[in-house]
Amino acid sequence: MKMSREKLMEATRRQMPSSRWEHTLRVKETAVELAERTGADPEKAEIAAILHDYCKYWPEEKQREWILRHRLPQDLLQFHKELWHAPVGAVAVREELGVDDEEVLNAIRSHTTGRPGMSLLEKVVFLADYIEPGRSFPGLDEVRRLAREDLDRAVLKALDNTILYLVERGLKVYPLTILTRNDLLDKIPQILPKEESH
Ligand code: DGI
Ligand code: FE
Ligand code: FE
Repeated sequence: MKMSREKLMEATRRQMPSSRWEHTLRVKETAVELAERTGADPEKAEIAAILHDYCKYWPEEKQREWILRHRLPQDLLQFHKELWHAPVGAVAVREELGVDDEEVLNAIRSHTTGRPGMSLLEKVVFLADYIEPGRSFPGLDEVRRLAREDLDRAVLKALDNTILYLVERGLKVYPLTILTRNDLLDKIPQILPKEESH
């Protein structure tokens, strides 16, 4: 079964309150813009953005069951439930809506934590979710600015902000978030401190 974009939108809208649907529509617009500017596939960016928070408002128990039954990383259950809806969402839209594009599913799966070796499409959806115009948190302007210049640096800055936020509140950081950050640090050319002369 292949659903039209309109059918996917309707099916997703039914899973969430209107405020979350409005966030979804802003992520969709932002993702298409970012894709067009960076050379990612705008149609895939649009579909992934529509679906990215598909099961965000499912009851905790239902999300837990999907993690147990669909061979998702079981360590998720030891971390904050906010992390669950991305991997659960990727499985859910495949099972319930017949979405089978692996690039789109990867973008949904990695939209909260990223992952090492993120594709361009994954970075676009991750950042669209972070910078959509309805957001406001510390450091956002810097990420918006970086998103116009260098997606890797923008994702890195967003992860830095999230990690700092979690540490300040005494919360656990999911290891994948750290692995994504380390991967970007290895890839981004660093401004090295001047070597001392002997
Ligand atoms: O679903 P959205 O609200 O649109 O955005 P999101 O999917 O990026 O989820 C953000 C939430 O996830 C936010 O409350 C911070 C939390 N989060 C992100 N990375 C981590 C994390 N929480 C924990 N405990 N550990 C993480 O590594
Ligand atoms: Fe999300
Ligand atoms: Fe979101």
